[in-house]
Amino acid sequence: MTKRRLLTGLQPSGPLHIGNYFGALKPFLSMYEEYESMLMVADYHALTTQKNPEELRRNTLDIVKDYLAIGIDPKKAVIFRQSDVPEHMELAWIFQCLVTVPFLERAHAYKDKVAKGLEANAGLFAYPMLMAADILLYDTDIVPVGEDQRQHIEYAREAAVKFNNAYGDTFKEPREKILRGVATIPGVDGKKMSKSYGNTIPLFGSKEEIRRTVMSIVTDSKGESPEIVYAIHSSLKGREELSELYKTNRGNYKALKEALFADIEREVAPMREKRASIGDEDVKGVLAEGSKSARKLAQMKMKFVREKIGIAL
Ligand code: AQP
Repeated sequence: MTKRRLLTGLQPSGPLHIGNYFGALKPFLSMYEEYESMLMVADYHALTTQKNPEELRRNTLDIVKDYLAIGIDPKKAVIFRQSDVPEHMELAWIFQCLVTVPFLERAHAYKDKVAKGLEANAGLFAYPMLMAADILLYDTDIVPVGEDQRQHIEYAREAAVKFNNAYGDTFKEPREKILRGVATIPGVDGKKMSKSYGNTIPLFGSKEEIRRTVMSIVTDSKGESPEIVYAIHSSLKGREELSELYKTNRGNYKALKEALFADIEREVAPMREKRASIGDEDVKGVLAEGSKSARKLAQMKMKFVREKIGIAL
């Protein structure tokens, strides 16, 4: 029996943070071997916020090191770079021509980002159609996401339906796999931890850097349990264990932050060690292989799509 296809991707828009790890990468790691898995470096998406070419190059190599360091085996998942497969952009354009501006205006992620001061560029606005292309190009069955991404998968389904209605059956409607218990992790300021908000605890920061950022978490004065520290801690430990710890250290914010730091460090230290042994050349080799496999699939699909829409003469 052929395995179903699973796809996910992260933007190289800055160093990955523990929100990306607990919200996306760790769940991917726990399930990817059951599927025909694809893990993308979403560098075209990153252009919506990332304007520094040197940083983008560095972040791209770094994110693949992160994928490998957490234990993803490139022989068991296709690890590839979105920009190595230009068919993503071509399909995104086709979808943009099928959906309306009011439909895209309803996207929560766009509204949230603009409300937080990010530039409302046209790329950010059309982002859900590029994401739909990322998913539909590979006949993806399952997209593992947190609750915050549910709407984007609905958009991908809608793009598939619109295309199929206009041109005949072509795309499979993907399903989100909402990861229960995977919450949106707040940043040190209490807003969603996000590369572009400057409020992150870096996944592969040095021990000292992680310690410093954990100690800088804003501690609200309501009640005796620091809410943000607790919310971040919940991604590492169960409710019972935490309840004991937070009861024993009631009101002692410093001790609770120290405990959170120790728990993060315990999880990250072995991966940090592994990451140090991965070089840029290793990453380029992985991307060359992965991108070749992804492109082959994408080209096959696009040949079919072009015929359907009347571009192939
Ligand atoms: N704070 C978070 N808590 C839980 N999961 C999170 N993810 C992101 N932030 C959190 C998950 O990480 C995956 C990849 O995210 P992305 O890089 O494609 O973009 P994003 O969701 O917008 O992540 P960032 O860090 O906020 O990046 P920027 O600032 O560049 O937009 C997704 O699966 C997401 O759910």
